[in-house]
Amino acid sequence: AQTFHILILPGDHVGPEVMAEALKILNVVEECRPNLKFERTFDLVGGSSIDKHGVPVTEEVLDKASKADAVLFGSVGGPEWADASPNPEAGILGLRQRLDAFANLRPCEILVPSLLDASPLKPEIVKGTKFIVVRENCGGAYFGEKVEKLEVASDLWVYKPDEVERCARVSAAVARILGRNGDGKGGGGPAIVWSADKANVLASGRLWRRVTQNTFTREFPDIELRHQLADSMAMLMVKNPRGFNGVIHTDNTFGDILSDISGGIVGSLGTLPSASISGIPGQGRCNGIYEPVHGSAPDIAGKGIVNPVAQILSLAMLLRYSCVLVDEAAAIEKAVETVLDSKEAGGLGIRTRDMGGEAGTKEVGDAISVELRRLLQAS
Ligand code: NAD
Ligand code: IPM
Ligand code: K
Ligand code: MN
Repeated sequence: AQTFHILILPGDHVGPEVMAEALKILNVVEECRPNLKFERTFDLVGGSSIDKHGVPVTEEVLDKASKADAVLFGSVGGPEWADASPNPEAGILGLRQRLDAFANLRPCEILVPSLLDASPLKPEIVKGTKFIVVRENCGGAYFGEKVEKLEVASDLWVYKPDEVERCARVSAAVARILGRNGDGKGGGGPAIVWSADKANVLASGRLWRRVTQNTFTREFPDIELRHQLADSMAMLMVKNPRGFNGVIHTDNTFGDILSDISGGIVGSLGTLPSASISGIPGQGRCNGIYEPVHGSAPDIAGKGIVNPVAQILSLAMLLRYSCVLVDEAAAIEKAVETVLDSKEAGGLGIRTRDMGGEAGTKEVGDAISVELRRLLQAS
């Protein structure tokens, strides 16, 4: 049997609620694939770690994370820790840094035609949208030197060429896998890479553009690279999201913002997963942190209504990138699509309220489990 060590960090508020559903899915994979073993270790992160240990992530947890094959992460933060220093959010940042998980993959697509309804955009505008944001994850304004005094505060937005270069290599690899026709098998040749920066204002943006261009010219001359200023990109993503089909290659801050626009495009953050990885996709196993794009959503926590799909799809990304279990990952994605699309619940599928449905968190997780079991047993 093949054994994978997974560190599970549910975090705060809705974090544990959606994690419970993802763990159901992992159980189904293990039941149906007796040759695969997932050794699970659970620990605290974020506000719950502050309450117990005084810090958002302990040295011990960071150590466990770096020794694991992958980290399945929920979400951290909440109003009760508004004055904590360091705050819960520093927990996820510390993990990304410790694992050197430098590339954050955040895919966005309308999973099934019936989900067109969930988007606030007109169906003809949003139909066929499929892009993946590759966000640089260990540099920029997030990790530069900080000054924080009463009379002045600053965040140094710093990039070195090798940080941009390694992120560009991930963007190129993702473009080859995604393919221009978005089939995930490189169909139609490599997808277009859209690099978003503020080269008109920021010195770090000019470095970003120059190094990205040089890396593609030198190493990936067959991939079409286009540069776009990040502010107008935000506007165009809403006006014509399909126009950016392909890969959006961007820095830490812009990637954070542009990937939440994805939530606006599909109608909710509740279905959007992410992978923060420390290697090149398609080139073997690498450690990574897998979590929803969304946060701890304190406004809906504890009500049983949070959408578990983003967490479940994050598990699929974990299997794909850190375990290279591509078939099992694809089966989870298929099961999610089938459940969201199913017509049993008056044509809306089994989905939570954020996607226009009426189902609760557990109901969605259970339905996906049943469908996944059926798929895995049939293959
Ligand atoms: P949020 O992403 O938690 O929520 C934004 C909105 O989307 C809310 O209205 C919420 O109810 C809704 N939403 C989010 N996830 C949903 C889901 N799965 N199903 C249905 N609706 C969902 O952003 P916020 O409210 O700005 O932040 C709350 C806390 O989360 C803050 O402390 C923030 O720092 C933290 N946060 C953490 C992470 C992380 O752990 N990586 C990411 C983003 C935000
Ligand atoms: C995200 C979050 C985090 C970020 C916060 C919680 C540190 O918004 O994962 O998108 O800004 O990266
Ligand atoms: K999260
Ligand atoms: Mn964010």
